[in-house]
Order: sequence, then C-alpha cells, then structure tokens
Amino acid sequence: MSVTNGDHVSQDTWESHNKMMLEPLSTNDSEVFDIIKREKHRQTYGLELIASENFTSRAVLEALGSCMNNKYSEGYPGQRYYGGTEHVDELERLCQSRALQAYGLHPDRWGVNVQPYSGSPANFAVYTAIVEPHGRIMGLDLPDGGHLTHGFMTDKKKISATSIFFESMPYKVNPDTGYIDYDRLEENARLFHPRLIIAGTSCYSRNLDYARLRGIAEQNGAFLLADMAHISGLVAAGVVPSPFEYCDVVSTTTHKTLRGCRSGVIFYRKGVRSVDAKGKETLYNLESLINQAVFPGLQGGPHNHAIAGVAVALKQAMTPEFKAYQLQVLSNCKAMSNTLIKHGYKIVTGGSDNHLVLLDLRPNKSDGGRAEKVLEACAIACNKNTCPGDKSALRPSGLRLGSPALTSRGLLEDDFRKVADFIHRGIQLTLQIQSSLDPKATLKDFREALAHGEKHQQRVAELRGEVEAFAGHFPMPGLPEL
Ligand code: DSN
Repeated sequence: MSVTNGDHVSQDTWESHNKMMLEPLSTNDSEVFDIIKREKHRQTYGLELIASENFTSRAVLEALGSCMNNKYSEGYPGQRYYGGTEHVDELERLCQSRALQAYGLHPDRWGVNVQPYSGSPANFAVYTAIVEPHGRIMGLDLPDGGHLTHGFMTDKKKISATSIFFESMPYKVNPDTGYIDYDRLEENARLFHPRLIIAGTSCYSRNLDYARLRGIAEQNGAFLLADMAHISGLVAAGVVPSPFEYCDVVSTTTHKTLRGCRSGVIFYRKGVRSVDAKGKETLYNLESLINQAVFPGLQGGPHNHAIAGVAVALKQAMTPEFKAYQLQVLSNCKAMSNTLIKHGYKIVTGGSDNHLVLLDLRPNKSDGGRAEKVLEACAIACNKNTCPGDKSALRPSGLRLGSPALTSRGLLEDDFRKVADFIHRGIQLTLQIQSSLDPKATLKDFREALAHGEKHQQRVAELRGEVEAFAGHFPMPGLPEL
C-alpha cells in the first residue's frame, strides 16, 4: 500500500488506523479522558453556582456527540451548498418549529434562525443585520449587569467588537437601588437617537420592563432586541415575563436556564411592522437581513450536532417537568437569597425575581475576587461581579450566585439554605484571611496566604470536606461516564 508521495503504509499500520477510529476515548486518549474525569468529579462533588451554567441532560449530550458533527451544510434547509443534507434539513426544520412552539410563536408572525454558534455571534449577527456600520446601539453597561456584546467599552478602550464597529452608549442602573434607571435611558435615547436598544442582562436579578423599553424604542424609531440568554428557560416555562410581545428581535444562548447544549438562536418578527395614519402598512424585512447576516455574513457551516442538541432541549422545554424545574429554580434562588439576608448580607435590589442574586460585599469590607477564590478552594464555584456604583471593574465588590445548575441536580429550598450557609462560612473564612494580612495586601498576597497559611488551609479543607460530602449526595445529569 502506498500514498501519493510514495511513502509506504504497512498493512499493520492501516489495520491499526482502522482500530483507532473505533476505539473508546478511555483507551484512545487517556490524557483527555482523565482530564474529563477530573472535571466530572469537580462538577459532581462541588456546588455549581455560576448563574449562566447548567447541567444538560443525557439525551442532549447524546445528540451533541452524534454523527451530526460530521456534516457540512452551508445554507438553509432546501438551499444548501452541499449534497447529502436531507437529514440535516429535516433536523434544522424540526429545531426551528420546536423553537417557535416552545415560545408560543406563530410562524406567520415570527421566524427563527437556529444556526448561530453561540450568544455572542448571534448578537453580532443581529447588529450587522439591522444597524449600519457605526450605527448607534444602547445596551445595559457591563459593570451594571449587561453583557460584553451589548457594547462594552471603558474610558480608555473600546473592548467589545460591538463598540468598535458600532457606536455604543450604555444605559445604567441606579447605584442606590440597583434597578435599571429607565428615566435616564429615555432621556439619553432622546439625545443619542439609537438604531437599536438591547433589553438583556448577564447579572441583573429583576424582571425587565419590556413595555417601557418598547416605548423608548418607538419614540426613537429604534429596533428593540431582547437578549434573553440568561432567562430563556424561565421564559419558555412561562414563569417570568416574556419579551416576545414587545420586541422586534430576540436572541438567546441555549445552554443557560434553557439547559441545552452550547449554541445560539435568533427569533425575528415577520409581517406588519407599523401602520401609518393613512392605513399604509410597513412590513418587517428582518428575515432575509438576519438569515444573511448569520450565513454567509458571519458564519460558515452550521454546527448540526449542536442543532440536534438544541432540538432535544427545546422538546424538553415544552414539558410539565421543565416548568416544575423552572419554578424550583425561582424558589431555590429566593431561599438562597433570604438565607444570605438572614446572615446579614446585602443583596443588590434586596432580592431576586429570577435565577440569580448579586451579593454586595462592600458592607463586609471585602470583595468578590477574594471571596471567589476562597469559595473555589472550598469546592463552591461562583463568580466575582461588579456591583452598582463600583469605581473599578478591576476590584468587583460582588458575587453572582445562580440556582439553575444545582436545581438540575434535584436540590430543593432546604438544600439551598444549606448552600447559603456554606457560602456564608466561605465568606467568613475570607474575612479571617483578610484580617491576618496588612490592610493594603493585594489579591496576590491574599491568594498566597490562602494557599500557604497552615491554619487557613486547615479551615478550607474542613469546609471543602463538608461541601463535597453534601454535593456528592445529589445525582448528576448527563452521560453516565463522562
Ligand atoms: N458571560 C456569560 C455569563 O456568565 O453571563 C454570558 O455569556
């Protein structure tokens, strides 16, 4: 046997190649297998409180790990640039119709694109579809709970591509209440004349006032985009207000509260956009703009394995079990929030309408970075976050804590009270470490003390042991082995 450059391939090597293609991961690549096993152990024996994460189901992971990964299919169902796409077409159409059904949308009034690779490309596709280069966009500022892709920039630098290729003027929360300052947004929008207003959050524990945002968009002839990534599962279950009544476009990731695999979806309105005084109708033209922006504008071949996983997640999202899950997400979040309040902590806005809380550590004279590190050492995963009024994003004062992932493991209110107690103990430990250091100690000094202080290590090990025993007790969704 020889290959074109004349190299000889022995029969043995060829047989070994064929064997390699059928070998399970555990023996084919034990290095990667072992890393995955360690991650599985971390997820199983830790408390996952990152508000944007979840544990997807076994069925979703099976679809994601399927042969759909192998297929190229640039284009859209029925109009592809590749042959052999009959099953991919079937799958994409099924995913589209489930997406509309899951949110109660009529196909005459709404269309959907299920090809975005994730939330950030989905948002960028929406911007390039409906905002001209350097057109104006208003989104919630990142330090106030918005997302990077909503136009983040600092005084010194344009950080997000959204702020580089478009002109971004953020809106803010009221630093005293933590609630979005809609009055100021309205005032600024009147001066800035945005083409697009974004109703979406990454760290905001309250429902958005979509009706108010719609009003502001209409006053300025702007489109209203809801980026419902964080809450899309809650919206599908009907347990928080839906953005669809008020928005022109809705984008989402599919792996947060929706609990699918990592991917993105864009919904866009169809039909009549407005009727003037003489009864003349203006129609939406979003369908072709958005579809063209996704492909061929920004992406190549869709990730058909991800579309398969999303289709499965959407089917699950229409079940009574999913509604029960989402109600539990809300209830667990409240239980965690109330317990933290009982322990004396300040929660931004005083509570939560959704799946997350933002704990403000300024009254405790600590910050999110230090607490995050100690909690991580104790097998509790959450993330530092700026609080309203924070002067620098480099030392965020808060911790963002979410209930979706642990609720997927079957935790109930009492369990979340226990989780809040663990968080409290982790924060107390943070304060003890801080008090053992010079008040001017840096985060690096703090981390060193955490890693090497014998007494600190002992306390961490004790708390970690209790956390692991508690967490290990709950089932872990997904594939049994990986
Ligand atoms: N940055 C993610 C989050 O954690 O909210 C969303 O993309």
